[in-house]
Amino acid sequence: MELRTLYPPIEPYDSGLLDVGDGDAIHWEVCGNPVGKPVVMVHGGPGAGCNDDHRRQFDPEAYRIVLFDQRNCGRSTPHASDPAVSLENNTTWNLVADMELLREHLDIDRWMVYGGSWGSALSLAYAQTHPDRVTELVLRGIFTLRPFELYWFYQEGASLVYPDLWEQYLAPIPEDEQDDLIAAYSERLNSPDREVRVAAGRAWSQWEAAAITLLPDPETVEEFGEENHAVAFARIENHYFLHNGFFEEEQLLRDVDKIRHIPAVIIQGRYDMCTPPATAWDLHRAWPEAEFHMVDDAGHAFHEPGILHRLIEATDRFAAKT
Ligand code: STX
Repeated sequence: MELRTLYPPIEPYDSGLLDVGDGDAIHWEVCGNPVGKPVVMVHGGPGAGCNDDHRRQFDPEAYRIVLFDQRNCGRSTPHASDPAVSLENNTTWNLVADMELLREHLDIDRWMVYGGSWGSALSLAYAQTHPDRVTELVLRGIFTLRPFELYWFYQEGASLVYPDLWEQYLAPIPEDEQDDLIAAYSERLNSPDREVRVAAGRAWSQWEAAAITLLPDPETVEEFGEENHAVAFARIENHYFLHNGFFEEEQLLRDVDKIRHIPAVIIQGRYDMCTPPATAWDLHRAWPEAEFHMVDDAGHAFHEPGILHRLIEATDRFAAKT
């Protein structure tokens, strides 16, 4: 079987910064067909920002492709790599509101929502808040930020699969603080000492970048080693995890009834060490109407061959729907 791959590289035909209040502005861009079917791509992390390959998951002749960097990351301002920038207003529910502002700003009535990883959580939160605005959902690497999911990746679980990489994640944290690694990291990621912040930011981000693909992917690891990117990504993720994503217990699964009528595809890698398949399975059980794919030979990342194949297949199929 021939696997589907990314569409060719593409440049935005429009972009800007949107003031969302609280001193924050989010960077957005639109690619593809100006009169095509609107889709919004919701990036991961939180705090990872968009990259150029994200544009390439949609047929540019069929879609009006909207991408945006969530608060304080990517090209949004101000940037979380600056320790003076408070993350107090960076919450899930403010990001949901930002998406509504952006939709209205671009004069879009309804759009398809596509999100992977943290993007799947934010897509679910958005759709459950504004179900009437969502035409379809494509969700990958399902993450709902329940305490056991965070414990698995940042405290104990994936550590047993990647003991070698785990040593590097532990390195910035003294032994007597290792009982609560998310809390210990918070202190260092917010340290006034740049060296401490950067060491912690890199160790956190590169652990994640290295453990998200089934096979080693040095390019992703290198990208997440860049100082400002690493600190912002780690700081924003850590902030969200300290707050359990600003969700009530099991909220995203509990509220599936609000979106069951929306056509949806769920794609999950079997060997996803970052957002373990048990969560995608829980979502599938709660939402049997949604098409479900467990990809047998992939981890977490969108660009892994089996995942990408299913993603493009889904976006192509929905392109034909009005
Ligand atoms: N973080 C999940 C997430 O959204 C817990 C994510 N993990 N890695 C990524 O995103 C990158 C591919 C952006 C590194």
